[in-house]
Amino acid sequence: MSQPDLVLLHPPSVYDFRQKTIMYGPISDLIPSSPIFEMYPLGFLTMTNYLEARGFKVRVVNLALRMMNDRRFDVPAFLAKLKPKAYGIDLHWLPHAHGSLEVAKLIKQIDPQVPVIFGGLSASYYHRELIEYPQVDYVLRGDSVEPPLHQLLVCLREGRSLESVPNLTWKSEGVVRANDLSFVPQSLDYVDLQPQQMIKMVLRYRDLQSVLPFNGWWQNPITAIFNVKGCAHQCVTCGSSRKASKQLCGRRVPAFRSPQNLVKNIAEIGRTSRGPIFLVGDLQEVGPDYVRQVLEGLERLALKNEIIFEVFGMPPSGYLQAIDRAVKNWSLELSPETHDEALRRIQDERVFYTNEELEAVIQQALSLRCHRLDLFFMIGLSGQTRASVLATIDYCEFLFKNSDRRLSCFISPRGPFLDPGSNIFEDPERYGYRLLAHSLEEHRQLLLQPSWTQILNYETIWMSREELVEVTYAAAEILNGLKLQYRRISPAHGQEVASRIIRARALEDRLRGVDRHQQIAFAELRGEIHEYSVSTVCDKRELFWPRQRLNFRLLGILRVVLEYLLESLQQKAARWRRKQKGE
Ligand code: B12
Ligand code: SF4
Repeated sequence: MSQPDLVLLHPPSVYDFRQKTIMYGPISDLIPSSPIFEMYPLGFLTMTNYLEARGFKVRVVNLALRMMNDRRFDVPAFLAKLKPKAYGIDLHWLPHAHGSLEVAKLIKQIDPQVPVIFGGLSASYYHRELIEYPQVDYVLRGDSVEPPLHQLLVCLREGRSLESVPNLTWKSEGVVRANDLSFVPQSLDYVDLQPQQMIKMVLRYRDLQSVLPFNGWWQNPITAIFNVKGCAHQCVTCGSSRKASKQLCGRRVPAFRSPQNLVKNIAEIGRTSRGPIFLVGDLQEVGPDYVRQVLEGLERLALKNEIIFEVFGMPPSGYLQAIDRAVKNWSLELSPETHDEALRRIQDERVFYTNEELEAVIQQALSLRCHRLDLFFMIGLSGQTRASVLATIDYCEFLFKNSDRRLSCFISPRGPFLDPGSNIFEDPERYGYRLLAHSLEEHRQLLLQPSWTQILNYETIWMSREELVEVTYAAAEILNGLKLQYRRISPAHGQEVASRIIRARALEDRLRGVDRHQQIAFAELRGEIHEYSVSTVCDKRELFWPRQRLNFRLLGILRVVLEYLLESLQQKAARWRRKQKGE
């Protein structure tokens, strides 16, 4: 098996989660991942494609998922066999503050010489602190690092100076150096996701488990596709808002993918998968011409896959109609965050909309072929009280009453951390927050606390951490009851969630007073504690679209397999010819 030039490793949130007794809570109930946050960044695929196209062999290893799926999976033994020329570890999401550093430490114990490269938004934010850890050699900053990563690997291979590698933070004879953040592309067409590369990777390393994006993906193969980096908006809670993008990534204006490139990528996904495709970003941000071109492209494709659109503000009426004409199977996601217009206005004045406008859009979507309309609400907002959270749930009932079974509502706590770089992280007092951890190390420590009450890195002047936790379960309980009443979920699912909430609340109460050293006393509850951190504010299955009889397109996969075999043969023949010539 060929030695990889780079292994991209995705760590679990907390490295030794299998030995620890931590009640993570419902912090990941509204995303496909578990609280281990086992989903790797989409950027793993763009980096892979960019490097593979330039002759580098890259292997993606979802270590978090391997550890989750097999409690006895031996991490040091597995890593010792990989032997790449370099490792890349993501610290994109701050909840990986513990796992990423521990995995890097382990790598250095196995092979102290192998370079360890960090990247991602949180790594960019904390690059100066991160580089001080002995197990971290390089940090690549920014939201787009494919060319700098390529340059870094070439320089390392050829022993060249690193001074000209853009976006790189590194150490030279003990001195920290931060090169300019000068690679900030204005178009995103230089890379794409090319899912077929993952199939080739599975064949090359004979390892399917390590490339799966999250637990359960095989049964629910949802894929995401992005059309933007950065954002023009300034939602106060977002670590990728206009100001955050400028601070972390040097990006002043958002960059978009061309309609042709976006549609081409969607077509590639559709060739191998029948699963839903989530379009990350609001197409309307670029303008009507862009929307028209993308939708025309999608109409030509005539894919059967479900396409999920998200909108930031309220769309003009023509937008949903245009989607409906172009796409056969489509769904819509909206994040009003709260029923309270005054609080919604604090989020971002420019994407503000009234409830009346929201309800009009809901009615319009439901009058069209929209298959599913999911509304996301949030706990932990500026100005939000317990009463306000419960009033949001009343509003969900109002929406249930005035719609049909295609509409569902979800509510979850903002957590475990506020996003570094967001307004509320940078200026917490102004928005009524009390930030309980600032540095990377403080966040690493928080992740080891026994329960999510103690892990949350904030509280607000309206709700303490205990109150945030309490109202989360209270709201979830009522919302679950409403979903049952209005037939959004089956009685069996609803009853399951209800009993999980009761159990989770009881466990949370027991753990709340416990400090880290007493955790050991709860070791016998470990399995149960992990279990009740999942599917408590809703059943995870509610997030997924109905399954197809066949999730994948076998002919498409076969074509990629044949392509791979042909490429391997050509490479072998080229090696043989070079040998004959004595090169
Ligand atoms: C789509 C999205 C998701 C998708 C996941 C997509 C995925 N697998 O990447 C979903 C909805 C599942 C999701 C979940 C979460 N998300 Co999110 N997500 C986004 C969003 C909207 C777009 C990200 C995107 O598409 N990027 C484009 C891809 C191609 O680039 P990329 O993955 O970022 O990779 C590039 C760079 O980051 C960097 N890079 C990344 N990793 C590495 C590793 C190495 C070694 C190197 C060198 C470079 C590098 O280079 C890459 C290539 O150029 C952003 C906001 C935004 N507008 O940016 C939030 C955002 C990234 N998410 C955020 C958060 C907090 C989360 C959650 C923790 C929320 C939660 N509690 O549930 C979870 C974590 C999920 C997990 N790991 O299991 C925060 C991160 C703040 C922070 N610093 O921690 C953001 C900024 C905003 C937000 N609040 O939503 N998310
Ligand atoms: S949450 Fe707001 S600021 Fe962040 S990416 Fe979405 S629209 Fe932009």
